[in-house]
Amino acid sequence: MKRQMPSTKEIEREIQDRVKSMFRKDFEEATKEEIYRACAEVVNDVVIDNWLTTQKEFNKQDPKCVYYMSMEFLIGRLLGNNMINMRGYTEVMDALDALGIDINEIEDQEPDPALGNGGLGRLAACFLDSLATLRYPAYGCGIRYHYGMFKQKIEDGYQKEVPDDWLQTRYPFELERPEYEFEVKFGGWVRYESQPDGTTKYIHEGYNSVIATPYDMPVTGFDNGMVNTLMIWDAKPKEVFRLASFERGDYNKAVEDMNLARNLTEVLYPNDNHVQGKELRLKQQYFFVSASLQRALNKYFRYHHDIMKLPEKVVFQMNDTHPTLTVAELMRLLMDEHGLGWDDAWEVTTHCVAYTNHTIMAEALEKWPEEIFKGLLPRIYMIVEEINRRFCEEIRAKFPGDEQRIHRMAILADGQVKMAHMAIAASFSVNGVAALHTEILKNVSLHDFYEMYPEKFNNKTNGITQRRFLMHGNYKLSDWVISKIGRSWITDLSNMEKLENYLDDKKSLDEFMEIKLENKKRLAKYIWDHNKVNVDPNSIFDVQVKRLHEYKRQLLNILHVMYLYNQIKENPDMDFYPTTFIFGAKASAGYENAKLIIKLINNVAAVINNDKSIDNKLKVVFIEDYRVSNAEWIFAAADVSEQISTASKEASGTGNMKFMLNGAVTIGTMDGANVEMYNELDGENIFIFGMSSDEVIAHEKNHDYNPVDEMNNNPHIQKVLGQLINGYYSIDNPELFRPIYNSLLNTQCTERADMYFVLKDFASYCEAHEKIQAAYKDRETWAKMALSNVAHVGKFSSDRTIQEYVDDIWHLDKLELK
Ligand code: CRA
Repeated sequence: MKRQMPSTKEIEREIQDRVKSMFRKDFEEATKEEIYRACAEVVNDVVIDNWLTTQKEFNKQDPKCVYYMSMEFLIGRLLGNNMINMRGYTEVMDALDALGIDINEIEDQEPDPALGNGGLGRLAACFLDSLATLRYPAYGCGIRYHYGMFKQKIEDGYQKEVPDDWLQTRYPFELERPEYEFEVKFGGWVRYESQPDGTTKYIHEGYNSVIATPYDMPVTGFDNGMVNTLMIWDAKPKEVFRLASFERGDYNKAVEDMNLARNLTEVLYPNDNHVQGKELRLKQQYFFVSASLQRALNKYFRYHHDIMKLPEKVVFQMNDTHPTLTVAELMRLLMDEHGLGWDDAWEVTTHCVAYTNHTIMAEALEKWPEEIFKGLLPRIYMIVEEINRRFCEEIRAKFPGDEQRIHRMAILADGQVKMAHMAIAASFSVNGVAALHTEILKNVSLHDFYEMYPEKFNNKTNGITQRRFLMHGNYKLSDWVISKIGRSWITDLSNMEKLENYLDDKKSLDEFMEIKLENKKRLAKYIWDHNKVNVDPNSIFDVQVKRLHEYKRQLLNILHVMYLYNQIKENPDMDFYPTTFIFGAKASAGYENAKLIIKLINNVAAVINNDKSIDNKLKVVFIEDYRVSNAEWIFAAADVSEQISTASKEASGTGNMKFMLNGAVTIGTMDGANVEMYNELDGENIFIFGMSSDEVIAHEKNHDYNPVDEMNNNPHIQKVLGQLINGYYSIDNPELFRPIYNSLLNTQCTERADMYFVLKDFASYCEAHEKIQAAYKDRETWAKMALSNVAHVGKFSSDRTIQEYVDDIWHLDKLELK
């Protein structure tokens, strides 16, 4: 039976009781942090009952389930999310209110679990939310990093990385499960033993090992009693307790094991769309893959005997290539632990694994040096060699005589293990994350593989959960939508189209704009508290928040701001609607160009914000430490959403959808999911600019783009670029931004000049901004555009995405819950 949240009165009493029993304090004496912990337990109490019921039904109904394998789950804070999904948010808010406490301050006590970098990790979290809401049985499998994504401090305009110690105090929404511990082995060698029946036994010796311990987190569905499980794995040494009494040799091994365990899950690699190729990363991958597979098989064998039927009950979805070892580890377990021969093991494996590709960026493709791979995973390496041998045979059979093709496609080539190739060879499904991205995979970046296996390729356009990104982040708009069209959109976002009835209703448009203004005031206060910059809530809030990457072109945005500033200075009376340009972005710790762009944004902000002569027409704000928790408020307050990646480079984007859901109007290129947003909007109420992906790809192929021409033909560009190197934004050190200037113009730099076509798209970007200015001046026009975005956002719910994965790839049945 589904258990529900108690009434407001009961919650009020329970919170006080918990404070007393947990901290031996009267409510009045308790700190905010203690009250937060008490609230968490009140909510947990309900969650746990539903979790138990769900898992019992799970065992009884024995449905097929998906294991979502991902190195990242950017879940964000859970208290608010769980209260919303258990339908108790208002009750807890009122209870706290009665006790004289603001719920926001309590939610703010929770660390923001940042076990991911950006889009890919947040997508995994949205998928779990949708799976539970749609009642599909699922496990998330990941890593319990002790330090998640670093916290960003801005000092003198520069990014500084500070460790994110989110486990400093006990996290209330995780449960250690020592009963599901498994051993994971690294290094050593493999000994062969011929068996009397003619088969060979492979024995792994001389290895180091760790014990993998899962911490389970409940994943609540919305208002349906369903609670799935996210298991994140931590490592501990096997021998820790016996260390003291060890012989010398064993003692050394124990020390090694201890260090191995200590390092394994210590920290998330803070790279988005970029790999570093460090051995520790490969260890992390094998660690969580092996542990998750062992647990999955263990569960399967509790109720089943015939391992050949595994694909009827289990599917592993690999979130990018990071968990590709799933392929070889499943083969190993099936053969070495469960006695299958190669052909049977391959039959099972290839019906259990599916792969999602999230990028075409070359620097994000995972390739491991064979030597490192072989040394760390000797038995797995043998299996990869055999997969590769058979795969090359298969290519040869299909394309006889085309040895170049075999070389291009091989899993082992040029001394490297190519993870994407292994993922595609073994998966029964390969999907991209937006229509355009999937087409580029098929026609360009994975074309050889598409020719080999056209039937494997399919598209699953990304989505986001409206429960977190509207109900929780923007409760005012959420309540307003409910008052207009009811609640059905909460679990079926396509119902938002009912808002079309209000597009011509002046009163509704007014109310809608009033809510936006309230949200802008909330953000303005946040900006004042954190940045000490005073921004006018009546100005246009033009926002670009996402990871900092050259292909995302924050540089284009800030160059345009520099241009606007020049215009306003030169023509003080020009017609210009005051605009606040808001940025938020973390750069990877070692990404120098990206870090310098952050510094540039901050220096431009300092000059413009302190120039009294422009009468507050322009403001620039860089929000420190952009993350899931402050993102919710930022989306709610945005008028304009900047989605300006070089066409073809942003596989999908998901921030674009969160802005749209909150009634911001997009300025963007025809890239990623922007293309589908454009289609859903019938090409209206969105500002498109710049080259198409075909044009970009053609220039890249023909090497016929020269940014110097762009500069010479456009005096505005000339002026702005001049200001990068004449000290205008860096009086003390005029050379500071020279590397940015060089990256745009100078062919001496190692890479192509202006790799991401910033100057090429500049003029068209400026024009699009002029159109925004014109549209915003008419309040009603703008309100209609913005509301139309909300009305057409239906497609971009992760509920829709998950249903497509279920229908086309996973084939799951809903769990029945009474
Ligand atoms: N960096 C893409 O760049 C996409 C997400 C989720 C990314 C985004 O455009 O929305 O994945 N790719 O599909 C990625 O991480 C390894 O590749 C991302 O988040």
